[in-house]
Amino acid sequence: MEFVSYKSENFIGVLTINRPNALNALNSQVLNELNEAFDKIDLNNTRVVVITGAGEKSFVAGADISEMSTASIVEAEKFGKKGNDVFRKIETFPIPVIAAINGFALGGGCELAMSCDIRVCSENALFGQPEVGLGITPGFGGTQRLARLVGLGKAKELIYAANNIKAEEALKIGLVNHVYPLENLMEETMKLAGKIAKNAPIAVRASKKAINTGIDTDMDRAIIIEQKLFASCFETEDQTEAMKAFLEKRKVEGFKNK
Ligand code: CO8
Repeated sequence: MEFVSYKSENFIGVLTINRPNALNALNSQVLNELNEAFDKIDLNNTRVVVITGAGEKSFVAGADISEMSTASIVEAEKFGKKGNDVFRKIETFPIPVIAAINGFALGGGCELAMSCDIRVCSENALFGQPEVGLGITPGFGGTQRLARLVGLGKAKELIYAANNIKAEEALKIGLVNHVYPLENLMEETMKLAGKIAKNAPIAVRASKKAINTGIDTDMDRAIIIEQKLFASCFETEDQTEAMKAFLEKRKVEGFKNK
C-alpha cells in the first residue's frame, strides 16, 4: 500500500495514514487502502487499533479537495459512499479503534476521528467541519456523528459557521477524551490501548457492540441487547478463569480470547 501503513505488536495494531505532502488528505486511493487495511487485520491477534497520521502537523486535513473539485452529482455521491462505507466499517469494527489525532482533523479528518471509539489528541490539533465554506455539506458522516458526540447546538454552530476549534475546546465539548503534548501523544495512546488490550477481549468486543447498538435504540430494547451480550460472555474460558482468580485472590495470567 502506498498511503497506509500498518504494524502490530502486543495485540495493538497501529495504522498510519501516510500522505504528508497533502497533509494526509483522503483521496479515493487512501480510502481504498484504509478499507483494505481494516479487512486484513487479524482479529485473533489484535485487540485494539490505533489510527494516526504521518508527520507532526496533520492527522487528516480532510477529503481531497483537488479530487472533489470537478465531481458531478453522481461522482460526489459515489465518493461520499466510499468514505461512509469505510468509516462505518471502522465504527462497527469488532474491536475498539482509537484515533491519535496529531494535528489537523478537518472535514473528512474530523469525520474519520469521530468514527473511532475514542479520540485523543496533541496540543496542536485543530478540529472543524469547514465544508460549508467550500460550498458543500460534511459528507463522511459529520452531520450525524458530531451532533451525537457533542450535542445538537454545538454541532450546528460548528458546521454552519465552519468554526475550527483547538484541542482544549475539543476537550471541553467532549469531542476528545485527552490532550497531550505532541511528543507524548503516541506513548499515552499506546498506554490506553495497552490497558484495553489487557482486558478480556470477548467482553471488550461485547461492550462495544452493546454501546453502539444500544445508543441507536430505545431503552427497553437497549437493555435487552446488553442482557444478551452480557450473557454471551458466560461459560467462556476468560470469564470462568477471571472470576475463579478473583475468588482465589490471585491475578489472571493474561486473557486468552476464548
Ligand atoms: N485536499 C487536498 N489537498 C490538501 C488538503 C485537502 N483537504 N489539505 C491540504 N492539502 C494540501 C495543500 O493543497 C498543499 O499542497 P501543495 O503543497 O501541493 O500546495 C499541502 O497539502 C499543504 O497544505 P498548505 O500549504 O495549505 O498547509 P498550511 O499549513 O498552510 O494549511 C490547512 C493547512 C489549514 C489544513 C490548509 O491546508 C487547509 O485549509 N486545507 C483544507 C482543509 C479543509 O477544508 N478540509 C475539508 C475538506 S472537505 C471535506 O473533507 C469533505 C468530506 C466529505 C466529502 C464527501 C464528498 C462527497
